[in-house]
Amino acid sequence: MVITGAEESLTGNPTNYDRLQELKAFDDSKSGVKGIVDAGITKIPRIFVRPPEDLATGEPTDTHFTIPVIDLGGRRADVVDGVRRAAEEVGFFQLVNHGIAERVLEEMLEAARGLHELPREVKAEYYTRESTKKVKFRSNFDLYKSRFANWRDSLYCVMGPDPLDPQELPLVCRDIIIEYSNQVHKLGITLFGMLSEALGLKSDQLIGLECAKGHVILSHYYPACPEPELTMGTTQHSDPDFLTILLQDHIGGLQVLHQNRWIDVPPVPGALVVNIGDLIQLISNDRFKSVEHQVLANHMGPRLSIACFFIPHLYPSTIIYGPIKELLSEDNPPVYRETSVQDFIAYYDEKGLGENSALTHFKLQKGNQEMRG
Ligand SMILES: O=C(O)CCC(=O)C(=O)O
Repeated sequence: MVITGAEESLTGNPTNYDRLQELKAFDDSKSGVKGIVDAGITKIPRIFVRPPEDLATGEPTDTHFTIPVIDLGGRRADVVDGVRRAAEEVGFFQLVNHGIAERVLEEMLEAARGLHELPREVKAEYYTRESTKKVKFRSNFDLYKSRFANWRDSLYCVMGPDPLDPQELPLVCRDIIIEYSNQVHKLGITLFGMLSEALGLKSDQLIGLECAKGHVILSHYYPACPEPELTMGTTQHSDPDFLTILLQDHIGGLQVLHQNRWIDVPPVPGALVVNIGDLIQLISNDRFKSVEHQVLANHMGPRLSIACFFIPHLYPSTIIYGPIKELLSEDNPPVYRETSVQDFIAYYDEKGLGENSALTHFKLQKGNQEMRG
Protein backbone atom coordinates (compact mmCIF):
# COMPACT_ATOMS: atom_id res chain seq x y z
CA MET A 1 0.00 0.00 0.00
CA VAL A 2 1.51 3.37 -1.00
CA ILE A 3 0.03 6.01 1.26
CA THR A 4 2.12 8.99 2.19
CA GLY A 5 2.22 10.75 5.53
CA ALA A 6 1.18 14.11 6.88
CA GLU A 7 4.70 15.52 6.62
CA GLU A 8 4.71 15.23 2.83
CA SER A 9 1.18 16.56 2.57
CA LEU A 10 2.10 19.78 4.30
CA THR A 11 5.58 20.32 2.92
CA GLY A 12 5.83 18.21 -0.26
CA ASN A 13 5.15 19.06 -3.87
CA PRO A 14 1.34 18.94 -4.27
CA THR A 15 1.71 17.67 -7.86
CA ASN A 16 3.26 14.50 -6.43
CA TYR A 17 0.04 13.79 -4.60
CA ASP A 18 -2.33 11.56 -6.53
CA ARG A 19 -5.21 11.50 -4.06
CA LEU A 20 -7.33 9.05 -6.02
CA GLN A 21 -4.45 6.61 -6.25
CA GLU A 22 -3.85 6.85 -2.49
CA LEU A 23 -7.54 6.36 -1.76
CA LYS A 24 -7.52 3.26 -3.99
CA ALA A 25 -4.41 1.88 -2.30
CA PHE A 26 -6.08 2.36 1.08
CA ASP A 27 -9.34 0.79 -0.13
CA ASP A 28 -7.60 -2.13 -1.89
CA SER A 29 -5.77 -2.99 1.32
CA LYS A 30 -9.23 -3.94 2.73
CA SER A 31 -7.76 -3.46 6.18
CA GLY A 32 -9.14 -0.02 7.01
CA VAL A 33 -7.63 2.52 9.40
CA LYS A 34 -6.81 -0.29 11.82
CA GLY A 35 -4.53 -1.78 9.14
CA ILE A 36 -2.55 1.47 8.88
CA VAL A 37 -2.19 1.70 12.65
CA ASP A 38 -1.08 -1.93 12.87
CA ALA A 39 1.62 -1.12 10.30
CA GLY A 40 3.15 1.12 12.97
CA ILE A 41 2.79 4.58 11.40
CA THR A 42 3.62 7.67 13.45
CA LYS A 43 2.35 10.24 10.87
CA ILE A 44 -1.15 9.91 9.49
CA PRO A 45 -1.50 9.47 5.71
CA ARG A 46 -2.49 12.67 3.93
CA ILE A 47 -5.85 11.35 2.73
CA PHE A 48 -6.88 11.92 6.38
CA VAL A 49 -5.23 15.30 6.93
CA ARG A 50 -7.48 18.37 7.14
CA PRO A 51 -6.39 21.99 7.02
CA PRO A 52 -7.04 23.89 10.29
CA GLU A 53 -10.14 25.66 8.89
CA ASP A 54 -11.78 22.27 8.28
CA LEU A 55 -11.08 21.11 11.81
CA ALA A 56 -12.44 24.10 13.71
CA THR A 57 -16.03 24.65 12.65
CA GLY A 58 -18.47 26.29 15.04
CA GLU A 59 -17.44 27.97 18.26
CA PRO A 60 -15.28 26.40 20.98
CA THR A 61 -16.77 23.67 23.11
CA ASP A 62 -19.43 24.91 25.53
CA THR A 63 -18.90 23.24 28.89
CA HIS A 64 -21.93 24.86 30.58
CA PHE A 65 -24.69 23.24 28.55
CA THR A 66 -25.31 19.53 29.09
CA ILE A 67 -27.20 17.07 26.91
CA PRO A 68 -30.50 16.13 28.65
CA VAL A 69 -30.65 12.76 30.39
CA ILE A 70 -34.09 11.12 30.31
CA ASP A 71 -35.12 8.33 32.66
CA LEU A 72 -37.43 6.02 30.73
CA GLY A 73 -38.64 4.56 34.03
CA GLY A 74 -40.31 7.86 35.01
CA ARG A 75 -44.01 8.82 34.78
CA ARG A 76 -45.02 8.50 31.11
CA ALA A 77 -46.33 12.08 30.81
CA ASP A 78 -43.05 13.43 32.22
CA VAL A 79 -40.97 11.23 29.93
CA VAL A 80 -42.96 12.32 26.86
CA ASP A 81 -42.55 15.94 27.88
CA GLY A 82 -38.79 15.44 28.35
CA VAL A 83 -38.54 13.75 24.94
CA ARG A 84 -40.51 16.61 23.34
CA ARG A 85 -38.30 19.31 24.79
CA ALA A 86 -35.08 17.47 23.91
CA ALA A 87 -36.31 16.77 20.34
CA GLU A 88 -37.37 20.39 19.82
CA GLU A 89 -34.46 22.15 21.48
CA VAL A 90 -31.37 19.93 21.23
CA GLY A 91 -32.17 17.03 18.89
CA PHE A 92 -30.17 14.75 21.24
CA PHE A 93 -30.68 13.13 24.63
CA GLN A 94 -29.21 10.35 26.74
CA LEU A 95 -31.56 7.61 27.85
CA VAL A 96 -31.24 5.67 31.11
CA ASN A 97 -33.46 2.91 32.49
CA HIS A 98 -34.21 1.95 28.88
CA GLY A 99 -34.63 -1.75 29.60
CA ILE A 100 -31.61 -3.13 27.70
CA ALA A 101 -29.48 -5.01 30.20
CA GLU A 102 -25.90 -3.82 30.83
CA ARG A 103 -24.73 -7.35 30.04
CA VAL A 104 -26.11 -6.97 26.49
CA LEU A 105 -24.50 -3.52 26.05
CA GLU A 106 -21.13 -4.76 27.28
CA GLU A 107 -21.21 -7.92 25.16
CA MET A 108 -22.19 -5.88 22.12
CA LEU A 109 -19.19 -3.55 22.51
CA GLU A 110 -16.83 -6.44 23.25
CA ALA A 111 -18.00 -8.40 20.21
CA ALA A 112 -17.60 -5.32 17.99
CA ARG A 113 -14.04 -4.99 19.25
CA GLY A 114 -13.49 -8.70 18.52
CA LEU A 115 -14.73 -8.20 14.96
CA HIS A 116 -12.52 -5.18 14.22
CA GLU A 117 -9.51 -6.92 15.78
CA LEU A 118 -9.86 -10.09 13.69
CA PRO A 119 -6.91 -10.93 11.41
CA ARG A 120 -6.84 -8.77 8.27
CA GLU A 121 -7.65 -11.70 5.92
CA VAL A 122 -10.82 -12.61 7.83
CA LYS A 123 -12.16 -9.03 7.86
CA ALA A 124 -11.16 -8.59 4.21
CA GLU A 125 -13.78 -11.22 3.26
CA TYR A 126 -16.46 -8.78 4.41
CA TYR A 127 -14.85 -5.66 2.92
CA THR A 128 -17.02 -4.31 0.09
CA ARG A 129 -18.70 -1.17 -1.26
CA GLU A 130 -21.41 -3.15 -3.03
CA SER A 131 -24.66 -1.25 -2.39
CA THR A 132 -26.99 -4.26 -2.17
CA LYS A 133 -24.91 -6.25 0.37
CA LYS A 134 -26.63 -6.46 3.77
CA VAL A 135 -23.46 -7.05 5.74
CA LYS A 136 -20.27 -5.21 4.91
CA PHE A 137 -17.06 -4.12 6.56
CA ARG A 138 -15.58 -0.94 5.13
CA SER A 139 -13.83 2.26 6.01
CA ASN A 140 -15.50 5.57 5.07
CA PHE A 141 -18.70 4.88 3.09
CA ASP A 142 -18.06 8.16 1.23
CA LEU A 143 -14.31 7.60 0.75
CA TYR A 144 -14.27 8.73 -2.90
CA LYS A 145 -16.69 11.64 -2.40
CA SER A 146 -15.48 13.29 0.80
CA ARG A 147 -12.62 15.79 0.83
CA PHE A 148 -10.95 14.08 3.80
CA ALA A 149 -11.14 10.50 5.03
CA ASN A 150 -12.31 9.84 8.58
CA TRP A 151 -10.24 7.98 11.15
CA ARG A 152 -12.71 5.08 11.58
CA ASP A 153 -13.77 1.69 10.24
CA SER A 154 -17.33 0.30 10.33
CA LEU A 155 -19.26 -2.95 10.07
CA TYR A 156 -22.64 -2.23 8.46
CA CYS A 157 -25.56 -4.67 8.92
CA VAL A 158 -29.09 -4.25 7.55
CA MET A 159 -31.14 -6.00 10.28
CA GLY A 160 -34.70 -5.33 9.13
CA PRO A 161 -37.43 -5.32 8.04
CA ASP A 162 -36.56 -8.58 6.26
CA PRO A 163 -34.72 -10.88 8.67
CA LEU A 164 -31.04 -11.19 7.94
CA ASP A 165 -29.67 -14.70 7.41
CA PRO A 166 -27.50 -15.07 10.58
CA GLN A 167 -24.84 -16.88 8.51
CA GLU A 168 -24.11 -13.55 6.82
CA LEU A 169 -22.85 -12.08 10.10
CA PRO A 170 -19.27 -12.72 11.24
CA LEU A 171 -19.28 -15.48 13.85
CA VAL A 172 -17.48 -13.38 16.47
CA CYS A 173 -20.44 -10.98 16.80
CA ARG A 174 -23.32 -13.00 15.31
CA ASP A 175 -25.43 -13.89 18.36
CA ILE A 176 -25.04 -10.61 20.21
CA ILE A 177 -25.80 -8.44 17.15
CA ILE A 178 -29.06 -10.36 16.73
CA GLU A 179 -29.91 -10.01 20.43
CA TYR A 180 -28.97 -6.32 20.58
CA SER A 181 -30.80 -5.64 17.32
CA ASN A 182 -34.05 -7.18 18.64
CA GLN A 183 -33.87 -5.20 21.88
CA VAL A 184 -32.93 -1.88 20.32
CA HIS A 185 -35.73 -2.33 17.77
CA LYS A 186 -38.25 -2.74 20.62
CA LEU A 187 -36.84 0.36 22.29
CA GLY A 188 -37.18 2.24 19.01
CA ILE A 189 -40.89 1.30 18.84
CA THR A 190 -41.37 2.70 22.37
CA LEU A 191 -39.58 5.94 21.44
CA PHE A 192 -41.59 6.41 18.23
CA GLY A 193 -44.76 6.10 20.34
CA MET A 194 -43.49 8.85 22.63
CA LEU A 195 -42.34 11.04 19.76
CA SER A 196 -45.82 10.70 18.19
CA GLU A 197 -47.46 11.80 21.44
CA ALA A 198 -44.91 14.59 21.82
CA LEU A 199 -46.07 15.88 18.42
CA GLY A 200 -49.69 15.73 19.59
CA LEU A 201 -50.44 12.78 17.26
CA LYS A 202 -51.94 9.36 18.02
CA SER A 203 -49.24 7.25 19.70
CA ASP A 204 -49.11 4.77 16.79
CA GLN A 205 -48.93 7.36 14.01
CA LEU A 206 -45.15 7.29 13.42
CA ILE A 207 -45.17 3.49 13.57
CA GLY A 208 -48.01 3.58 10.99
CA LEU A 209 -45.68 5.65 8.81
CA GLU A 210 -43.19 2.74 9.02
CA CYS A 211 -40.58 4.79 10.91
CA ALA A 212 -39.46 1.64 12.76
CA LYS A 213 -39.94 -0.65 9.76
CA GLY A 214 -36.25 -1.12 9.09
CA HIS A 215 -33.03 -0.67 11.00
CA VAL A 216 -29.34 -0.80 10.27
CA ILE A 217 -26.68 -1.53 12.89
CA LEU A 218 -23.27 0.08 12.40
CA SER A 219 -20.33 -0.94 14.59
CA HIS A 220 -17.75 1.84 14.44
CA TYR A 221 -14.11 1.40 15.47
CA TYR A 222 -11.92 4.49 15.95
CA PRO A 223 -8.30 3.36 16.37
CA ALA A 224 -5.97 5.42 18.57
CA CYS A 225 -4.61 8.16 16.32
CA PRO A 226 -0.98 9.36 16.41
CA GLU A 227 -1.94 12.87 15.19
CA PRO A 228 -5.55 13.46 16.29
CA GLU A 229 -5.20 17.23 15.91
CA LEU A 230 -4.92 16.78 12.11
CA THR A 231 -8.01 14.67 11.44
CA MET A 232 -11.50 13.67 12.60
CA GLY A 233 -13.10 10.44 13.74
CA THR A 234 -16.37 11.40 12.03
CA THR A 235 -17.02 14.51 9.97
CA GLN A 236 -19.75 16.92 11.08
CA HIS A 237 -23.09 15.62 9.73
CA SER A 238 -26.74 14.95 10.55
CA ASP A 239 -28.23 11.45 10.21
CA PRO A 240 -30.19 10.29 7.12
CA ASP A 241 -32.82 8.35 9.06
CA PHE A 242 -35.84 8.80 11.32
CA LEU A 243 -34.05 8.18 14.63
CA THR A 244 -30.65 6.96 15.82
CA ILE A 245 -29.95 5.06 19.04
CA LEU A 246 -26.23 4.97 19.84
CA LEU A 247 -24.23 2.93 22.32
CA GLN A 248 -20.81 4.46 23.00
CA ASP A 249 -17.97 3.14 25.13
CA HIS A 250 -16.08 5.06 27.85
CA ILE A 251 -13.60 6.96 25.61
CA GLY A 252 -15.73 9.95 24.54
CA GLY A 253 -15.27 12.29 21.57
CA LEU A 254 -18.87 12.61 20.32
CA GLN A 255 -19.94 16.26 20.09
CA VAL A 256 -23.23 17.92 19.15
CA LEU A 257 -23.64 21.36 17.58
CA HIS A 258 -26.00 23.40 19.77
CA GLN A 259 -26.46 27.12 19.10
CA ASN A 260 -23.23 27.06 17.07
CA ARG A 261 -21.21 25.62 19.94
CA TRP A 262 -19.88 22.09 20.24
CA ILE A 263 -21.26 20.24 23.26
CA ASP A 264 -19.59 17.02 24.46
CA VAL A 265 -21.81 13.97 24.82
CA PRO A 266 -20.05 12.42 27.82
CA PRO A 267 -20.15 8.64 28.16
CA VAL A 268 -22.69 7.72 30.86
CA PRO A 269 -22.34 4.08 31.95
CA GLY A 270 -25.37 2.07 30.84
CA ALA A 271 -26.94 4.98 28.91
CA LEU A 272 -27.87 5.12 25.23
CA VAL A 273 -27.63 8.30 23.16
CA VAL A 274 -30.72 9.10 21.08
CA ASN A 275 -30.90 11.63 18.26
CA ILE A 276 -33.51 12.86 15.82
CA GLY A 277 -32.76 12.06 12.16
CA ASP A 278 -33.33 14.17 9.03
CA LEU A 279 -36.53 12.32 8.09
CA ILE A 280 -38.25 13.15 11.41
CA GLN A 281 -37.25 16.77 10.97
CA LEU A 282 -38.84 16.60 7.50
CA ILE A 283 -42.13 14.97 8.53
CA SER A 284 -42.43 17.12 11.68
CA ASN A 285 -41.98 20.19 9.46
CA ASP A 286 -38.94 21.38 11.43
CA ARG A 287 -40.54 20.94 14.84
CA PHE A 288 -38.02 18.25 15.84
CA LYS A 289 -34.36 18.99 15.06
CA SER A 290 -31.91 16.72 13.28
CA VAL A 291 -28.73 18.16 14.68
CA GLU A 292 -25.18 18.04 13.37
CA HIS A 293 -22.66 16.04 15.31
CA GLN A 294 -19.07 14.85 14.92
CA VAL A 295 -16.53 12.59 16.57
CA LEU A 296 -13.04 13.80 17.47
CA ALA A 297 -10.02 11.61 16.75
CA ASN A 298 -8.09 10.71 19.88
CA HIS A 299 -4.66 9.58 21.07
CA MET A 300 -6.61 7.15 23.24
CA GLY A 301 -8.32 4.21 21.72
CA PRO A 302 -9.69 2.27 20.15
CA ARG A 303 -13.09 3.93 20.71
CA LEU A 304 -16.13 1.79 19.89
CA SER A 305 -19.68 2.83 19.20
CA ILE A 306 -22.75 0.98 17.91
CA ALA A 307 -25.25 3.10 15.98
CA CYS A 308 -28.75 1.84 15.20
CA PHE A 309 -30.29 3.81 12.33
CA PHE A 310 -34.07 3.51 11.97
CA ILE A 311 -34.53 3.56 8.21
CA PRO A 312 -36.04 0.98 5.83
CA HIS A 313 -32.81 0.71 3.83
CA LEU A 314 -32.75 -1.79 0.92
CA TYR A 315 -36.53 -2.20 1.37
CA PRO A 316 -38.90 -1.19 -1.43
CA SER A 317 -41.05 1.10 0.71
CA THR A 318 -43.84 2.77 -1.26
CA ILE A 319 -44.54 5.47 1.33
CA ILE A 320 -43.98 9.06 0.24
CA TYR A 321 -42.84 11.25 3.12
CA GLY A 322 -43.70 14.90 3.54
CA PRO A 323 -44.68 17.13 6.47
CA ILE A 324 -47.54 15.39 8.37
CA LYS A 325 -50.73 17.20 7.48
CA GLU A 326 -52.13 17.31 11.03
CA LEU A 327 -49.11 19.42 11.98
CA LEU A 328 -49.69 22.02 9.25
CA SER A 329 -51.75 25.18 9.36
CA GLU A 330 -51.95 28.54 7.59
CA ASP A 331 -49.30 29.76 10.02
CA ASN A 332 -47.23 26.62 9.66
CA PRO A 333 -47.17 25.76 5.93
CA PRO A 334 -45.05 22.83 4.68
CA VAL A 335 -41.34 23.59 4.63
CA TYR A 336 -40.37 20.46 2.66
CA ARG A 337 -41.44 18.74 -0.52
CA GLU A 338 -42.36 15.07 -0.46
CA THR A 339 -39.79 12.35 -1.05
CA SER A 340 -39.36 8.60 -0.85
CA VAL A 341 -36.79 7.09 1.51
CA GLN A 342 -34.92 5.74 -1.51
CA ASP A 343 -34.61 9.19 -3.10
CA PHE A 344 -33.57 10.76 0.18
CA ILE A 345 -30.86 8.16 0.81
CA ALA A 346 -29.63 8.30 -2.79
CA TYR A 347 -29.22 12.05 -2.46
CA TYR A 348 -27.48 11.75 0.96
CA ASP A 349 -25.09 9.04 -0.24
CA GLU A 350 -24.18 11.04 -3.34
CA LYS A 351 -23.50 14.11 -1.20
CA GLY A 352 -21.51 12.23 1.49
CA LEU A 353 -20.99 13.33 5.09
CA GLY A 354 -20.64 17.07 5.71
CA GLU A 355 -22.21 20.11 7.23
CA ASN A 356 -24.34 20.81 4.13
CA SER A 357 -27.55 19.12 5.35
CA ALA A 358 -29.37 16.93 2.82
CA LEU A 359 -32.60 18.54 4.06
CA THR A 360 -31.77 21.77 2.23
CA HIS A 361 -32.24 19.93 -1.06
CA PHE A 362 -35.81 18.99 -0.07
CA LYS A 363 -36.84 22.47 1.10
CA LEU A 364 -39.71 24.16 -0.72
CA GLN A 365 -39.08 27.59 -2.18
CA LYS A 366 -41.02 30.31 -0.33
CA GLY A 367 -43.70 30.73 -3.07
CA ASN A 368 -44.42 26.95 -3.14
CA GLN A 369 -45.38 26.48 0.52
CA GLU A 370 -49.04 25.79 -0.12
CA MET A 371 -51.18 23.90 2.37
CA ARG A 372 -52.05 20.44 1.16
CA GLY A 373 -55.68 19.40 1.61
O1 LIG B 1 -19.51 7.08 16.90
C1 LIG B 1 -20.28 7.94 17.29
O2 LIG B 1 -20.33 8.31 18.46
C2 LIG B 1 -21.22 8.63 16.32
C3 LIG B 1 -21.41 7.89 15.05
C4 LIG B 1 -22.22 8.68 14.07
O3 LIG B 1 -22.31 9.89 14.13
C5 LIG B 1 -22.93 7.99 12.98
O4 LIG B 1 -22.89 6.75 12.89
O5 LIG B 1 -23.59 8.69 12.18
